[in-house]
Amino acid sequence: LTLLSELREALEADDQLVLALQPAVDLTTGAPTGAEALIRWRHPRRGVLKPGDFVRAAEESDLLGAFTLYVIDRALRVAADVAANGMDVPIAVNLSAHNLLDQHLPNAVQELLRTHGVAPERLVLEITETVVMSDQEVIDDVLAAFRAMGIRIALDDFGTGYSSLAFLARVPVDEVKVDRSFVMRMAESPQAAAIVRFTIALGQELGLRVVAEGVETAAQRNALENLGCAAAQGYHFFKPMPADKIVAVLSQLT
Ligand code: G
Ligand code: G
Ligand code: MN
Ligand code: NA
Repeated sequence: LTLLSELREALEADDQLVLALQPAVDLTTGAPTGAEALIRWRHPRRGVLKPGDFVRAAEESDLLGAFTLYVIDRALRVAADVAANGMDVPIAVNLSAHNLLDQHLPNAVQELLRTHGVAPERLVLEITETVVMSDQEVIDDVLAAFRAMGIRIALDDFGTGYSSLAFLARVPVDEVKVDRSFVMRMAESPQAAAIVRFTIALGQELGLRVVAEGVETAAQRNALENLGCAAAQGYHFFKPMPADKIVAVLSQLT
C-alpha cells in the first residue's frame, strides 16, 4: 500500500491520526494563552509518524481537504472540552499553505464550529506562505472569510522563507509566531537576538500578539520576558502532550 492510500484509510479509522497539544503561556502571569494542535499518525505498521513524514504527501494529493477538516474536527473537540471546563483558551491548528487556495474551506470550518458548538474565537489558524503563492486573490478571500467569522489567524515560523515581511504586509493577521530558529540562537547570535527584538517591536507597532516558539531554557524565557514578549511556547514549559491530558494541565495553569 502507498502512504496515500494508507492515509485515506487512517482518515476513516478514527484512532490512527491523533493530536498532540502544546500549551503557550503568558510570560508575565504564566496563564495559558492557547494550545497548538500537532498531528501524529499512529501507523499500524510504520510506528508513530510525525507531520514531516506525511503532510507533504497529503498536500500534493486530493486528500488535503479531508485531512485538514479531520484535524480541525479533532481540535474543536478539544476546544469544546476546554470551554466546558470554564477556560478561555483557544486551540491553534496548523494549515498547509495549499489550504488557503480552497475556497470551500471557510464554510466547512463554519459547519464544524456549529457542530461542536464552539465559538470561532476559540479557534486559531496558523498559516505560512509558500514559494508559489499563485492565486493571491483567492488567498485574500479565504483569509478574509475566516476573519469575518471571528477566527483568529497566526503567522507561523515568522522570519523564515515561508513567513516573510512581505506576506505580513499583505495578509491581515492577529498573531505572529517568532520562528524557533531565532529564539534558540538568541544568546549566541546578535543577529538572531535582533530579529527577535525587531519582531516584538513590530508586533507592538501593529497591535499583533507575538508568541516566541521553541523556548527550551530559563535563560531564553527570561530574555523574552525582558524584551516585552507577550507569550511563549516550547519544551521549557511543555512538550506536546496527548489530547486527554490537556484540560487537566491547562486547569492547573489557570
Ligand atoms: O509536530 P512537529 O514538531 O513534528 O511539527 C512539524 C511541522 O508540522 C510544523 O511545522 C507544524 O506546523 C506542522 N504540522 C503539525 N501538525 C500539522 C497539521 O495538522 N497540519 C499541517 N498542515 N501541518 C502540521
Ligand atoms: O512550525 P511549527 O511552529 O508549527 O512547529 C511546531 C513544531 O515545533 C512541533 O513539531 C513541535 O514538536 C516543535 N517544538 C515545540 N517546542 C519545541 C522546542 O522547545 N524545541 C524544539 N526543538 N522543537 C519544539
Ligand atoms: Mn505552528
Ligand atoms: Na508550521
